[in-house]
Amino acid sequence: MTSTFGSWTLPLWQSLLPLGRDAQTGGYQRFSYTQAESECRVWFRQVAADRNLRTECDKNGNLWAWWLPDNSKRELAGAIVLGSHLDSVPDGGAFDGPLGVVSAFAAIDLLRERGLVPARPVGVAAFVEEEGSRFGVACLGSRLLTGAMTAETARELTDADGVSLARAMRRAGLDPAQIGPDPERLARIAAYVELHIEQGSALAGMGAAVGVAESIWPHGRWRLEFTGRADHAGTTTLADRRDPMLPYAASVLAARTAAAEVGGLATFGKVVAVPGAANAICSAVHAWLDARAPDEARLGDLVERVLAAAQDSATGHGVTMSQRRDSFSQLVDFDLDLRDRLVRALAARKIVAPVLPTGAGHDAGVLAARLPAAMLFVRNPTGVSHSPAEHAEPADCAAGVAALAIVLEELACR
Ligand code: HGY
Ligand code: MN
Ligand code: MN
Repeated sequence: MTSTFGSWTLPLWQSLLPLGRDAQTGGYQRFSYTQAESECRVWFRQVAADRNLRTECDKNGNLWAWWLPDNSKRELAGAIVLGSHLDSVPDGGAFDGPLGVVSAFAAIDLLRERGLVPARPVGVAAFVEEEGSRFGVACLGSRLLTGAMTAETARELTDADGVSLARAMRRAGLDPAQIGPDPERLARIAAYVELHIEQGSALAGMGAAVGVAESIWPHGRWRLEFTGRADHAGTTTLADRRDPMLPYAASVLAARTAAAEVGGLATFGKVVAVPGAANAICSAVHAWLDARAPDEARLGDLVERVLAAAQDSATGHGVTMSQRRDSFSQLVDFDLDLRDRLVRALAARKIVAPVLPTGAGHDAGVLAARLPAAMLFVRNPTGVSHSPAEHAEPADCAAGVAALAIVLEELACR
């Protein structure tokens, strides 16, 4: 990244880049409460300390850094919070999440360089397990904070090795008995603004460096388990097989067809063949369906079609199938007043920020159910995300920081 990212941002960005990076792929493996993610958490605390911002970890594992008005007696009411997340999908890109956290600190730096002081508290948040890559539920930190997921359910979530969230939190020095809704904390926040790399190329098509979020498509994850009978690949006749791979394959194709028919998106991005021998029929296949659509009716229709096709195929092949919904996010329409205020503040500084919907989920979407929330998007020239190839140009990242600083000045310094 060249210095056009902005001299104030470059060292900050570069200090985070090596953490959790896979030397082979160039992607990131920053999963909650692992070594790589804990290094990111140390980085967050250090960046805050360097800026004389008080840091805290809330009872759900989310990190917060606070820039307080001079006259504050540690009173946090009416706070404007910026932020995003530091965890990644497996082999994720550098920008999804971290760009929002780095830009939040950089926006504070910009205002301070101009001698501005906030009239209300300003927070930088890094929400834990946004991707759900380790424990399966996206936006876990903000869901717990808002009560969108119960503590009991969350404590029992397990990772691929069977380690529960409770155990992982204890290992990280946190007390899982404490997790759960935090209404006092939420009540102190007047607005949350998350800057994020766009996970599509709409802004590139419009020739705009930054945009403002309009809405988030409803979306969710479903876990399908097909159980058949393990057997020899070289001796079992086709007629004798109960192969769980077949209904799984039918489900993948049905997902593609149904998504096209309803105007949504459906993806099987994770599949585990058990036990996974090249020369054996599997005993079971576990697969995860990610489905999204512009509205809940179409999403429901899409998922119903996939599950019906999966069940039909399973029955036809003598395989049993079970399914459960791991997570669900309703349609989010971001707060209209806040959204318009952002657009107007940017327009007053000659920044034209188109308003656009997204199919990607965010903590801002979870928080939007409880408080005014908004998002800024930074142009992604290829639209690629959840991949090591994810990229934003340094000049656009700098434009994002400048836009976030304008928004912060508008919301917190007046
Ligand atoms: O999966 C998502 O939509 C987001 O990138 N966490
Ligand atoms: Mn993501
Ligand atoms: Mn993200």
